[in-house]
Amino acid sequence: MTSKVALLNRITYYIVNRKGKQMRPMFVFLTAKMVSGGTVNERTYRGASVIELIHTATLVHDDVVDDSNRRRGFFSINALWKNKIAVLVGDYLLSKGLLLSIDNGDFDLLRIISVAVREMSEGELLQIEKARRLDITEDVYYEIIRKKTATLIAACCALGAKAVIEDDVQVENMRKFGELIGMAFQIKDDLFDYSEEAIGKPTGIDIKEQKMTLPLIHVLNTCTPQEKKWLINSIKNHNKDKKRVKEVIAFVKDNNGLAYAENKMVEFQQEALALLQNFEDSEYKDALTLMVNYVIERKK
Ligand code: 2DE
Ligand code: MG
Ligand code: MG
Ligand code: MG
Repeated sequence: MTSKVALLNRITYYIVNRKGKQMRPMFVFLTAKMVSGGTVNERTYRGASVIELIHTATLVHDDVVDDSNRRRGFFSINALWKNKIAVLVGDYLLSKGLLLSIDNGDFDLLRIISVAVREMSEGELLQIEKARRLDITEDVYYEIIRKKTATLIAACCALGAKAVIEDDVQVENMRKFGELIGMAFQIKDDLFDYSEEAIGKPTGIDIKEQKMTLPLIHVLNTCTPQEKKWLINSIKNHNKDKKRVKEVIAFVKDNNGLAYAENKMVEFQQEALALLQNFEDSEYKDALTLMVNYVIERKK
């Protein structure tokens, strides 16, 4: 991560000292071990590193896009160094990830990662497009979260498998497995936005950004036309009165929005677990099962 540019070094030092849960590299390793019966190789380590680098790049950019000032319990890069610098640091991390694949001639990895980056960028833009118009169906929501989040976890499991086995059917099973976990992961993240607990990043921020997530989409689809008008109006004009975001959150909670989203999250989890049944029992499969359950139960 080191560079001759002192400013960049200061910032990467700051980032490296504020690690996340590192779930994505865990998915790479556990997938590799489950499909191969315990083997990992140099490509597995490289894949896990590249994934965490790219993931970190996306978070640095995401906090610019979402105008968010906290990440992992600390100030975000844009909060401390402003947007210009955060954009460039994200670009630097992205390039380091791509170079790590290219320098080792690992073009399978480069392809999987590049597809994920393309999808994430599209997902973020689709989300912005829909936020501006404040009209989004449940299916479009699933498309957004598949692209912006599930795609990278799918990449973890696909590359974990691809580096150790030849069987394309099993690689595809693992890609799908990762995608399903990713869907559950983002629904959980969107539920956190309604949380009153400290989760290491701001809450209520999605509504301020006019981001419609599953709890709100469900309530908009089931409430009366008058309530819908009131909700849309409150979201559009949340700046005029600080109370409005809180009122929207309370309305979503009172009208079954969170429970509905939790149910959908569990459906994705169950589908993911079902895919694991294509593989023989092992301690790695047990560990992956624990990871899947952790995605649902985690507190941050
Ligand atoms: C998290 O959504 C999704 C993040 C995807 C970010 C992808 C970007 C484009 P959230 P939280 C910005 C690709 C960029 C690259 C490759 C550098 O709900 O709640 O905003 O953690 O996540 O802020
Ligand atoms: Mg964000
Ligand atoms: Mg975002
Ligand atoms: Mg979020």
